[in-house]
Amino acid sequence: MEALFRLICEEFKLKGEYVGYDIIKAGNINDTYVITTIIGECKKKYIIQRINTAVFKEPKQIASNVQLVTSHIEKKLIEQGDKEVKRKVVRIYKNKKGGCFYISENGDYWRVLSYVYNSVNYSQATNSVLKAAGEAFGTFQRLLQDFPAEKLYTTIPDFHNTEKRFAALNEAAQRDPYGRKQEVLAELEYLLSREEYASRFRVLHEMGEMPYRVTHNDTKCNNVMFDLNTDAPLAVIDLDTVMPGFVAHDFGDAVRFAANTAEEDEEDLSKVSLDLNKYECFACGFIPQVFDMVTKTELESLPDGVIIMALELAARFLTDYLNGDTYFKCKKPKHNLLRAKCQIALAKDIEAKLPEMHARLARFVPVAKY
Ligand code: GN1
Ligand code: MG
Repeated sequence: MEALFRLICEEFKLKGEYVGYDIIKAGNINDTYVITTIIGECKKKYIIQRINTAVFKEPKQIASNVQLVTSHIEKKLIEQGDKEVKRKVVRIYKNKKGGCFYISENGDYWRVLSYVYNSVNYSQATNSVLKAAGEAFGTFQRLLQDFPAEKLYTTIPDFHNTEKRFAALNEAAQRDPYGRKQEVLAELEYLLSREEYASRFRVLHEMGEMPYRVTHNDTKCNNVMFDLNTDAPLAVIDLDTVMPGFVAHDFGDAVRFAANTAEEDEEDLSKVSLDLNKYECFACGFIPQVFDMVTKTELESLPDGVIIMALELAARFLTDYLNGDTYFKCKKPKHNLLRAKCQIALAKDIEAKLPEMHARLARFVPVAKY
């Protein structure tokens, strides 16, 4: 690693002399490191990432999307007179030749991103941090509302096409290449019994009530950097999946992660549930940011987004388990099966709480719209 990172420093003309690296363990797809360089007394940090090219088949397309989106946000923040633009926009570095990657001898794609100084991120967040995360993802959406979506590449086709995710699960179960189907019959049965949810947003879209917008599509709350001292939201990170999508996907994915009372791979399923207060805190931060730009149907669909994203992710984890664990990084045996079980436990709890979720949502939405 050391030699490679030194080479990357050179290729990207990073300031200072390379002194070391740390691994950032969060993330199920790419490999992320933070490197430190030193100039005189001054330490500098950069994020270095190896792109998972099995998932992101066209790394140049993600680079293009990230550059366009971050430039747009940067411009907006400057127009608003924001004093923290540097810490609110994570930039992609260019190499000596003007490209965005260092391609190593074995064909790995490496990129360099700016580091957000004096910041912190959370995978388990307090209520006030969750409200701030809601504000950050809502602001992200708002700042991109006039972004020309046709300029974006679809980096992962059908990423949140829940129907296709279910179809892939069915196909994996039918092929059963690793003979794992017998072990997951209960999970399969549950998911297929909930397949009706998968088409809901497509139907609303076809009725003209749910437009595509530029969405983040991976809104785990650890994708927001907060100020180390004040917990004020700074940058939204991990922009590789920014693509046209539905608002309820971003809202739902955020809540299914952040308001889960357990980790995404908790062994004790009785610990998994949706914390309604956390849900409410996130909504309280998110909704005021997007309220003016979304339709009544989009607002009303937010709670459905939470269960749909839990079901979709359960289907994705289970599909990967059946297919031999080729997509998500696995840190232990049957990791994907465990993750699928957790999302299923969560989906069951969310379904029971949907009426209350709607009732609480109404608190943030003026009567005129809801
Ligand atoms: C992956 O790598 P990470 O944690 O940012 C996945 C998301 C899932 C998430 C589940 C490109 O995101 O869709 O929700 O794992 N990203 C991709 O933890 O598939
Ligand atoms: Mg991600």
